[in-house]
Amino acid sequence: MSDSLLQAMRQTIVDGDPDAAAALARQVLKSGTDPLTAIQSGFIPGVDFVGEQFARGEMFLPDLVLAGEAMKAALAVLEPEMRLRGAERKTLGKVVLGTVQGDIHEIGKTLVATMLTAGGFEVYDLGADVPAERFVDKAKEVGADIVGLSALLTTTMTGQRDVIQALQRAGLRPQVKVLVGGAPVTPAWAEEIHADGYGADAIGAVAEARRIVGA
Ligand code: B1M
Repeated sequence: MSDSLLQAMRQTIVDGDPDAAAALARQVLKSGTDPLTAIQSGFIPGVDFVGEQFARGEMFLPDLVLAGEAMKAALAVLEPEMRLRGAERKTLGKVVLGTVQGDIHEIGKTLVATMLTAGGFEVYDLGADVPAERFVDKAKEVGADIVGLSALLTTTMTGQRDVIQALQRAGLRPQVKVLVGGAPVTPAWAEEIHADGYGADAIGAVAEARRIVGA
């Protein structure tokens, strides 16, 4: 993939332009290029840049919202192809996944869901802002092997610990493993809250999920 194409993808996110982002994503599929490369080297640098500018007070909440919309538009085009690529593999385990309560960031979690599916897992995506009890209920209902918890805010990371404690109270630990991730989450935090795995990104999440289930 050319540098100018990657740069153009990044720019659609910085501009908060969902139509342009979706058009470039379609171009990626047409050219037979790897969708994951487009996401990681094209679109994600755009959201990272907007996030940095937001933190510095040089971009504002509407910019964040538009960048999120543009990223979602690109992913909506690329995700079906990514899922298809992993469709023929046998199921490695069931994962109940969501973003913890109080946190509405869903883009990274959705990407993790796509990569886990492509990587051979059966994923039950509960969405964002999910209360601890809902993770517990769904894990019981489907017989989950893993509960995956995403958190993007330092203020909501503690929700991951709440879910682990709720799973414990429900008698589901240690047989149901817990995988955590999200921008503020670190391996040290994962260890502190007794999670079984930590993924720095969607690829890392798949590798950790496989390790956890012994695949
Ligand atoms: Co928000 N936001 N945001 N935001 N936002 C961040 C996270 C922030 C870092 C921006 C900044 O200040 N630099 C900052 C958090 C600071 C902190 O607490 N440390 C922040 C803030 C402050 C806020 C609000 C509080 C702003 C406000 O209202 N004043 C507010 C909070 C709302 C709430 O949740 N209650 C808010 C709102 C929003 C929007 C709604 C506008 C929008 C989200 C849209 C949506 O999801 N539908 C948004 C966005 C877009 C961002 C940034 C710019 C981008 C997030 C993103 O989608 N990244 C973000 C800055 C940044 O991260 N650069 C920011 C792309 C995505 C692919 O990466 O989500 O990190 P990420 O996921 C990665 C990994 O983290 C990992 O794999 C993914 C794929 O590689 N991963 C896992 C994620 N989950 C995992 C789970 C796993 C394993 C790996 O296992 C289960």
